[in-house]
Amino acid sequence: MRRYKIAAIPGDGIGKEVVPAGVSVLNVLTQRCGDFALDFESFDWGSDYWRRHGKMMPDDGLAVLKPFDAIYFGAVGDQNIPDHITLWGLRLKICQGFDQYANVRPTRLMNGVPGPLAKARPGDLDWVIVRENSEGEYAGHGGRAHQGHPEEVGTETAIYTRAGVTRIMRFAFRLAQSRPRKLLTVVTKSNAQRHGMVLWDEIAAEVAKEFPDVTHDKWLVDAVTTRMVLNPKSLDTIVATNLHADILSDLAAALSGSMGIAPTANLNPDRNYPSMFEPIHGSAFDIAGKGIANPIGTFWSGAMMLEHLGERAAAAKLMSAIELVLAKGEVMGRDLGGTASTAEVAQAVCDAIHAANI
Ligand code: GGG
Repeated sequence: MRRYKIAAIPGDGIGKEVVPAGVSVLNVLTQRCGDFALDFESFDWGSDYWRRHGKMMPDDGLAVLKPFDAIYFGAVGDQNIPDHITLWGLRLKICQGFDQYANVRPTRLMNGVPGPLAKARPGDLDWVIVRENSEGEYAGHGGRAHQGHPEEVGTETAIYTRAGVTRIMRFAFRLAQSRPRKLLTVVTKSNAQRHGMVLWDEIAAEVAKEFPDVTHDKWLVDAVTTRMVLNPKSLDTIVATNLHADILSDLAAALSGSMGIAPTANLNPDRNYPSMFEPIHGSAFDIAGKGIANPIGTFWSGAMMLEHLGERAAAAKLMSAIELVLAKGEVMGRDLGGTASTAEVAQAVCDAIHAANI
């Protein structure tokens, strides 16, 4: 029996609801498959931990997580703690500490999910956004001076290194190459940001030579938002900076029907550290505690985790179960126009896993 050690970190808000739902679905799946096991260990790190200890995770948190095969994450964010403290204290600490430099965000218009694009059909919107996950505005460079005085200044310096841009560009070209259309759109803002973004453009052109079978084009981030809405079929794989891709992937999730169904993988492609899988949504404290968060994004993230672990058949089975539930449309979360609770959606996916035909 193959066994994998998985660290479950629900974090804050609806993360505490969707991660347990994800763990229960993955446990049903492993029982159904019968040839591998996921050994979950749960960690109560996040904003409640911060209230007790003054930090989001223990000082040795990364050392504790290092031996795990993967991390299954919920969300960070709390109404009463500044967002930069919760984000940098947990999620970014793990992403950066474990050099999870490739953040992969698939988006698909699924059967049964009503997206806001009137003319788009399933198949017209099938993208993977690759978010550079270690540099840009998230490198942590900048500072505050003369605090509280009229001449106060705050700087946020975006850092782009040749090594960092080259590795994410190679990752994105490889991913595009593995998809049927072999099509990559490189997104920058090199008209206005004339240093770091021009470096991105130059490195994209260099790396493109290593992938002659991949068609690539270069778009400005503002222009690509209109292309996503007006001509979704023209896109396939997209690579962009940490901040640009964060924004584009929220738009992508909304265009595919809801933030609640969108997954993501924070990958350390070299596998020197565990990678982390999470829904792209945040803690959503407006609906936290009500049991109505849509867990589909967390389930899909679980399927990405299984793929990463090499359990492809199980990942495909879980995706088929998710697609079946959505296509039937009988058990839909409120974000998708239904009335189902988190537990009811989880049960529907578990039932689908047990269905004989997947
Ligand atoms: N599950 C994703 C999550 O918790 N995101 C919280 C957040 O504020 N992220 C900001 C970012 O990734 O830039």
